[in-house]
Amino acid sequence: MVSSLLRTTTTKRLSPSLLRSRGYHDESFGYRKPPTFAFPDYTEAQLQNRHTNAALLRYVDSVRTHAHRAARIDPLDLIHRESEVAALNPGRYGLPVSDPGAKLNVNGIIWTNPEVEEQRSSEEEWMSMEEINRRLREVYVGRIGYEYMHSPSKTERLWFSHLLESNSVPASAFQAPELRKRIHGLLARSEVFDNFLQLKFPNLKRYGLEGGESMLPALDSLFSSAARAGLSNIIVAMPHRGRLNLLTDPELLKYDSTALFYKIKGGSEWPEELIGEAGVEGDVLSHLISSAHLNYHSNSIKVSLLPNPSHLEAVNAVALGKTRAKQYSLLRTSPETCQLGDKVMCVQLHGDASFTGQGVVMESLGLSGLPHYTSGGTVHLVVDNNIGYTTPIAQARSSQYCSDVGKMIGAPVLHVNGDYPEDVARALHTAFLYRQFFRKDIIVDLLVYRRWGHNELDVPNFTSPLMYEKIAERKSVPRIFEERLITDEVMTEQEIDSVRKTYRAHLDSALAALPEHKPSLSSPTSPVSSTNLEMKSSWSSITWPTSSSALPDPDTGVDLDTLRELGKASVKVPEGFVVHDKVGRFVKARLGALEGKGVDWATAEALAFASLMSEGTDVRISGQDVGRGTFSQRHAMLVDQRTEGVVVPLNEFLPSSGGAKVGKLELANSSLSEMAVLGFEYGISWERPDLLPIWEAQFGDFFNGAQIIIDTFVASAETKWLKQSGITLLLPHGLDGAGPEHSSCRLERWLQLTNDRFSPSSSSSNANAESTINMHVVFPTTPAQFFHLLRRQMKRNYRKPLIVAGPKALLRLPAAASSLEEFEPGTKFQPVLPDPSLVGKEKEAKRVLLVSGKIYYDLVKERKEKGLEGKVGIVRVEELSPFPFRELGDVLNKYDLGSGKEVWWVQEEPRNQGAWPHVQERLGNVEVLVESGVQVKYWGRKESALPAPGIGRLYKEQQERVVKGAFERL
Ligand SMILES: Cc1ncc(C[n+]2csc(CCOP(=O)(O)OP(=O)(O)O)c2C)c(N)n1
Repeated sequence: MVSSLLRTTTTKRLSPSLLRSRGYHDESFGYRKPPTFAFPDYTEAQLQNRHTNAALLRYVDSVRTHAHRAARIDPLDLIHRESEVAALNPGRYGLPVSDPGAKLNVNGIIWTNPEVEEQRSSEEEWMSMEEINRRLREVYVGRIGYEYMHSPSKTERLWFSHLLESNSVPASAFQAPELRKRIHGLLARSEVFDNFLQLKFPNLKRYGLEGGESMLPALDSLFSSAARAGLSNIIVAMPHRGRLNLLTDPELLKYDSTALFYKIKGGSEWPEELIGEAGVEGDVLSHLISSAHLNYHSNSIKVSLLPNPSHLEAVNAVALGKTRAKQYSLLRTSPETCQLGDKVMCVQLHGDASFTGQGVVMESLGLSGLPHYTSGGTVHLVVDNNIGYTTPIAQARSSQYCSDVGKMIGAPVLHVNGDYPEDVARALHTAFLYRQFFRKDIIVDLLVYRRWGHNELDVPNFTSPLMYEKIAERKSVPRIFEERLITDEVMTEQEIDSVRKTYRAHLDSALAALPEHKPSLSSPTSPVSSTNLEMKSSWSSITWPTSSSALPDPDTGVDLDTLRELGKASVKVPEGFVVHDKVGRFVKARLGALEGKGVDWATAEALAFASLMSEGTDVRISGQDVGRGTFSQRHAMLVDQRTEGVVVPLNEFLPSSGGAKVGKLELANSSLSEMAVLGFEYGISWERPDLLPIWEAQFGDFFNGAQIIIDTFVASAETKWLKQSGITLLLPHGLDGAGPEHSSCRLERWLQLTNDRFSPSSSSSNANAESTINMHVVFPTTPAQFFHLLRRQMKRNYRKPLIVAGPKALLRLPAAASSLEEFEPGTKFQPVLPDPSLVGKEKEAKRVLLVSGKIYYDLVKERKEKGLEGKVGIVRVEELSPFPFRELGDVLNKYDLGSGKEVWWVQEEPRNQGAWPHVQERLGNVEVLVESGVQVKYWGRKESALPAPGIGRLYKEQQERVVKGAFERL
């Protein structure tokens, strides 16, 4: 019988018309919101009894709330156990402690029946004081400490007390001999593995699991519960501790041991053919990855361990995004009515110090319940060894437990003693039940110890001598477990020996096979296939950027009639829907633009989205206030002024192109986080190459809160991990008197992060630069260019991150508007824009100004005012990385540079910022400039500690000097 605590229920799908209301944010895109449960309330008789037996009620609730403080959860018994917790003394509540046989009616106070409905009875239920104490102590003061009474949800609190007090997950189920033998295998192999590495590679920093071996049965239990519940995929994010143990275990992630030894010896984890030309440089040992199909009682589940950088916890949000997107991919292929989290679960492992200390933990937890960011509930497993590097907990956190950060989302916490792997397995199963029932996050705090230092070459006794004295005295976790198995006659000594010896023999032969090991595209254990570099499943239509079939520069133009139709759909207001007056004017302006009045930035963006969607591509744009747009420019999401109902016209009214299934636009208004939200979008981009994933910063500089994600994922994932991503970042940029912080998306930093070549000769062709660049950095000046860039992201048959320094001033600048013809078939993004006013007359110019971005329009205006048209050419470098050597050379060639002409680089950013530090050396390598002997002169602001001054007068003076000065002495 499945108790009602373990059953999940389903909710009905909302009708499309309701999606237009606030529900748009919750219930679209195939994800169904987790149902909300309400447990049956107490019966009249129970309420009466709670009143009559108030002292008992107070006592029981005290135990539920405080017993974790007395629970036997700490293997070292150093910190967590309090010898006396006054709240657990029934005498303090006036209960008859001196008469253990005295009976009390517990109906409505203690739960004894797993069937919640049956427990709602009027029957009196009597228990003696002794029974009450025994039951409560068994449940709450054992080797698992529970914290759930902080939950703001009465249903969740009741769910836990019912589950625990009615013994719905009995300890005996985790004492079954077969399970204990399996647990033993995991523990023993882990120890054999650690010892083996220590012996064969004594100088290796392996971040072994000694002391924390229970992490493996913990995960095994979780995977098993998930597989039995019908989940198909688990996405795992984890740090260094015990990662190699999990990876290589033959029952878990099955990483080839010989490949591991090869890596330890300095070899490559990727096929050797990819090193060099294809740009692969790999990552360190403790970041290796694997995915494996595991079978539990004929239920198969795929567990994928994500790559991660050294930056602790940074991978969390990436894993969440990947999980949500994976669920969506699976739903599309198996469209049964499915709840979020039915198929895929995110599992995150943490160290105690990093879980407490890293801000991204809070940011990522904060996403867990938000529309557009929920992923069906994560199980967090903290491998809590009470120390971080050399920092003991007293200096590492202000909270009682490392898990306390989870309380900000009301997540329940189970603290469990790692010396008792069966209890660990039980805790993880319980955590899974909660996650499955509520589709919310839960934390398991696995209390263990770390036998060695931070790594095996480290000396922990320098700083924690007493703790390590205690640790040194202890037998290992696997050995203690083996002794119990022998005592309980579950295994004999010989059997135990055989498990260890068999695994040791396996490792010996894997090491012996090392000389023959050479990872290659054709080897059977290769993580990538020779033809398509692991372009599996959803990536099957995507090729590798350096392959001969890569298309870096596809046509991105669209038939104009189609565009007009799409543009109209983008602002269609449903009948009876009342939009704000200003939005009404916005709608009119868009319709005017489509009739030839000039296409503005937001219209170009809408046309890019709409055309991609009509061809079947999904688009997701995420960030603060993206639905409306920070500058009120987008209005892709309309809000009814009377009801706050929401409609996204592009999702309602878009015609399909050539019968393709129309894509969807997900406008994900985010929490006020950059790091976690960008990480989340980035995770989506790993899973869904068929979706255009966009993250928009409110102002460009706010991306710096997400710098870790940028350095360690966006800029480097392809080189480290062969992971492509089409993530697209929109970063408002440009000086407009708004002061230091709102002026710059720190173009210089992006450019410094690219692996752009310094001269054209360092690569054979421009096409090659397109494919080996780690990310594109662009600063487009026209809506049409922006349109083509967005479409290029999806029309290529490979994926690259795109960083767009986006405009603020140009959003509505009439001079920046594009004509519809710039969007038509045959048009595409131009890395360099020649001066349109000088076409054919370039030779007459005396000076050429090279610029990037919005200053172009200021310069054009000034040139006109000065009457210098024809004398000065203004050439726009729209793509800064890869630097367009060829295209710029082609344009400059027309100017006849040999005839004493000047070439200036003009920018409004300070000299140490903007594009200049990047372009300076590269300009010196443009062939025509080299041949003509022209030295490019810098003209712009002088060096500054700020992107722009905060004093208005200063800003104006500086800006005038830059703009006017560009035309002096002509
Ligand atoms: C963001 C970040 N800061 C510092 C480090 C350096 N570092 C690596 S491991 C570690 C200690 C981590 O402690 P904990 O999270 O408790 O995990 P444990 O090593 O104890 O398993 C530190 C400080 C890092 N990798 N990432």
